[in-house]
Amino acid sequence: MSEHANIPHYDGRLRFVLGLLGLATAVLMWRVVDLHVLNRDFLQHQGDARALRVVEVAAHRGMITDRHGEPLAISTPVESVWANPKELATARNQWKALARVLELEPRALEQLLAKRQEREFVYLRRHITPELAQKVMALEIPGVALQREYRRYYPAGEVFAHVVGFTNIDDAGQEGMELLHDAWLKGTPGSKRVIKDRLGRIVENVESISEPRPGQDLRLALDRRIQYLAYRELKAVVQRSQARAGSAVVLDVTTGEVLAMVNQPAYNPNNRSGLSSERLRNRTVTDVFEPGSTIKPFTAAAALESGKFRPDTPIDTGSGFLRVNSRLTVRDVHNYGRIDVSRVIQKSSNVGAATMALAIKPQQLWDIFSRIGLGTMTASAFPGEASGLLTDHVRWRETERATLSYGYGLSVTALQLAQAYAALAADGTMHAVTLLPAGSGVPDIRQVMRPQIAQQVRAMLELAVSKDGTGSRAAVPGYRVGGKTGTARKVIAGGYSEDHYLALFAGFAPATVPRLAMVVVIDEPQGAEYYGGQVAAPVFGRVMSGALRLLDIAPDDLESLGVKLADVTAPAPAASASTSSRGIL
Ligand code: 59J
Repeated sequence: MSEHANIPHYDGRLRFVLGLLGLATAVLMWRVVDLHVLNRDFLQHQGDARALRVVEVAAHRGMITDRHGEPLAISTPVESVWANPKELATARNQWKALARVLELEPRALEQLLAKRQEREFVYLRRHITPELAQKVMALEIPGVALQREYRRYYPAGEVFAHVVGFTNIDDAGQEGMELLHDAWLKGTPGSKRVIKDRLGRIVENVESISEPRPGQDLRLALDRRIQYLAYRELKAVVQRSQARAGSAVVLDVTTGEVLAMVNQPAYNPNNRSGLSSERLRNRTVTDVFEPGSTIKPFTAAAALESGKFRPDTPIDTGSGFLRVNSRLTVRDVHNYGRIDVSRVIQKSSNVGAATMALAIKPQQLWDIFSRIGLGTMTASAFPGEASGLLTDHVRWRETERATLSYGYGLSVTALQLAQAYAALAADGTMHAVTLLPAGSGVPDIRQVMRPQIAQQVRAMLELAVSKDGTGSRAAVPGYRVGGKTGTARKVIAGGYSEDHYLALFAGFAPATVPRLAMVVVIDEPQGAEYYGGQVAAPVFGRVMSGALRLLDIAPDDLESLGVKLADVTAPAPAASASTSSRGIL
């Protein structure tokens, strides 16, 4: 064969190969266009569905406990079902089954997915049991997945509701201590990288990017046992007297710690559907009222401080009224005539209190009111706390000087009043109130009254709880008690109501060396018994009686129990005075 004869043959083969190459290139080019342009969305989607994802890992929220570690708020793991609406759209035929297992209305599910169709994430149902979560996942519906979350549970229910508060479904504090200490309790969520399969389910945990950091536990100053006792007694009296509302606070006067803080009406924090703010408020800190006669001990303290009065200084309460000016005549319910300062407090004479206040400088009354914390927010930092009102004495005229002395023209919260009584009980040393156990930080202590004056006023308050006082029903067998009643007409449009009252009692025990102070407020008791001495004082007596025993505080009034001093001082076999007396109780 000649070379020439081979050339056309070779030429034809070359052209054939080149043609093949060109065709292959064209096919590849088409495929490139096909994949990158025409099918791009579909492929992207399919790839993403299997891709690495970063998901959040919820952090465990810290527990809230009482002072002894009894749980008041705890977080338990639950599952939440979520979906990628775009993926779920590819499985419309399974929506009915999904709705049924999730116990949702099929229409509601459709509407939800329609509204969120452009999103990649929507919760279908949150906080369900592991069993229900398993059933949902067994359906193997594309785009449906689970997320681990935590649900808050409140074992003490309504008893601690106002103090502890609650979180929302996203585990964020909304009210009370849950809100105030949210940063401490909540922790930091972690994140992890996962691979999800075509159905959006996590098939592999690739790596943890950051571990969730659990929140810290929070211990409160409150004592669960005293809280239950106070709650039970308050609820009973509010029901019995058909009152609108009620509040009570118990303080440790040696530390300022809140041991109990309760309100009516209350609510169940584990089931909060359809709650009104009437039930939600922690009235002991959010609601202010005119303290009425419960302020009189501080008027007496101002009178003693001025040097113009002593406990036995006589005051003429006349025939039960004192005309101050054309706008004000101060009245007493009974006519006491000429009585000393102690009896003014014991019998709760408005005329006596006004007479003392008008005899001293306005600033002297203002000073003591201001020192005991009136008109100033307490250190509790509780969300929604009110400061109350104490106007400046430069603006007081005779009317104000007189009415302020027996508790009108100023306003306080129950917590403020309790703090003031605690200062009186602790010889004038006022400990800033705290809802957390004392002793962690620098103590916030102020001397607001001379110890001797505090003692003199306390002796008057013991008389008020004696059988001849207005507060005799606050007595506690075995213990000496001091306290003051108050019955205050409520302010309504146009003045003071004729038939709407606040029944009050504030006091302390044991009177020898006081340990506890307590305030009781009953808002609008109905019926024949509405005086503070009839409605609020018995609550004080019952709660104090239980609290003193729970705290193992030695009785200081054995004689009231019929125990003769000789019985306990005589050498008894291995029994101390306090234990043998407790045996009788
Ligand atoms: C009272 C008031 C209203 C405001 C009077 C209560 C005044 C007053 C104008 C009549 C009921 C009532 C500034 S009473 O707390 O004096 O607790 O056991 O609301 O006086 O001048 O039908 N408390 N209460 N007064 N206002 N303004 C007594 C007293 C008190 C008792 C009983 C009987 C009032 C001993 C009250 C109690 O100490």
